[in-house]
Amino acid sequence: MAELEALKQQAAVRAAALVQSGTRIGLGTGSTARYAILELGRRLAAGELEGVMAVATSQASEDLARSLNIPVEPLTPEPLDIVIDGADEIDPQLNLIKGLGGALTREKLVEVQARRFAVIADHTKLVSRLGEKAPLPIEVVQFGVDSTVERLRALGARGELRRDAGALYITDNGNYIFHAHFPENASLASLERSLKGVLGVVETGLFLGMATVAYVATPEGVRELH
Ligand code: ABF
Repeated sequence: MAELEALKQQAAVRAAALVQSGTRIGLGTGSTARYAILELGRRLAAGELEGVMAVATSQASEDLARSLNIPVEPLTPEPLDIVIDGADEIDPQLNLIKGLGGALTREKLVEVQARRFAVIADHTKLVSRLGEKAPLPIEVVQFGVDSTVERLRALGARGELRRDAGALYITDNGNYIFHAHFPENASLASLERSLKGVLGVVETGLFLGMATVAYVATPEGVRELH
């Protein structure tokens, strides 16, 4: 466990080193992204960085950034120079499952505007096929959720609404999350299209063709994957 934390931190520090003064940064969510925010805060405090501006993908990341004196602004249409965020699964083409941290919609809104999207992870996140280990998180609106879940099941999804300590999990956007498993042979692009067409679905945790680079920490060092 402690070793995994050290690996997450190594990947995060490597990506945070890419950030230059005067740039617009997207801050991810989750335990690996947290290390990147801490490192950016350290670099700012040490005078290694200045004049940066950040957009956060969750309230938790925004609160952490502000506590480290990283200036945070709302998302605007202006591109972000670099976004650094974790992932739940990374396939060989750098397609991702994201959203087990609950912030998938804001993450996608921010990451789609990135000139460079750097994924940071430890090696346990590498898979040969998305869905191998993790469920696919799908954010759904609360109203009529049972009907939305029925529509997802009709598409072949198995799974349940996310609950934390027994209570339905509510996102920063006030929605629920359905954790889905799909048949192994599902094509990712057509699955994404179908899911986005389901009434009641806000966003999916499939991030296809969005990552520029992945820094994946292994016991032998940090690998840079393209
Ligand atoms: C975010 O944090 C998410 O998209 C993903 O769900 C999660 C990964 O968390 P961790 O780094 O804690 O494994 O990036």
